[in-house]
Amino acid sequence: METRQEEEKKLRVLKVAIVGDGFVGKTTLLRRYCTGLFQESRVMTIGVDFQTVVINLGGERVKLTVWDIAGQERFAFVRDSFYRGSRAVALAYDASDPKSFYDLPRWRDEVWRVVPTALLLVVATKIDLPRAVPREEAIAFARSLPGPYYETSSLAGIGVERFFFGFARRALEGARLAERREPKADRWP
Ligand SMILES: Nc1nc2c(ncn2[C@@H]2O[C@H](COP(=O)(O)OP(=O)(O)O)[C@@H](O)[C@H]2O)c(=O)[nH]1
Ligand SMILES: [Mg+2]
Repeated sequence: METRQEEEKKLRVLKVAIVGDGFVGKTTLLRRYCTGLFQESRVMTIGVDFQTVVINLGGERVKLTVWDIAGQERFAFVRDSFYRGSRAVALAYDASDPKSFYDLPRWRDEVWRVVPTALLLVVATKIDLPRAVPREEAIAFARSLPGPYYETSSLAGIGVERFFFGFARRALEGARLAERREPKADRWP
């Protein structure tokens, strides 16, 4: 029989998703992180794309299956199954493109319609480019969710690891919350 400590060392598999307008840099962010570290798998399917990453959160290792909307941003019918079971969802916008920021409430509402228990995060991409969205506004939006706010540049390699650690922490938090609410829920990744 396993001790509690051994049990806790087991890898938890948590599904997360990254959403946002096309071209904001979602796929690049995921690749930037994965190519710097261990990339377990990469699967292409119709409409969605995912990668798994293992992140050590100070003692607890979690495996994130990160679902990336992969060019299907325009096709709502693909997205519901994509969100289902997500423990955390990152809302991504391009800090040099205001439209991508003002579209975030729509992404938030869509995610919450399908997975009301998912915890959210906000991630700004391309901070190497001239900023067109005031940082304070983005922080205020994140606070309204509520959720943490991260800034990244896949190009310059800024904030990428920090964001993924935050993503994993949020996913774990989301999983614990969901288990308290629906103790018999599927552990479908
Ligand atoms: N300057 C800059 N360009 C980026 C960055 N990340 C992605 N891009 C570019 O933005 C475009 C869209 O990226 P992609 O990852 O395909 O966006 P997605 O549609 O959200 O998955 C590509 O041309 C990328 O090279 C970044 O951090 N800085
Ligand atoms: Mg993409």
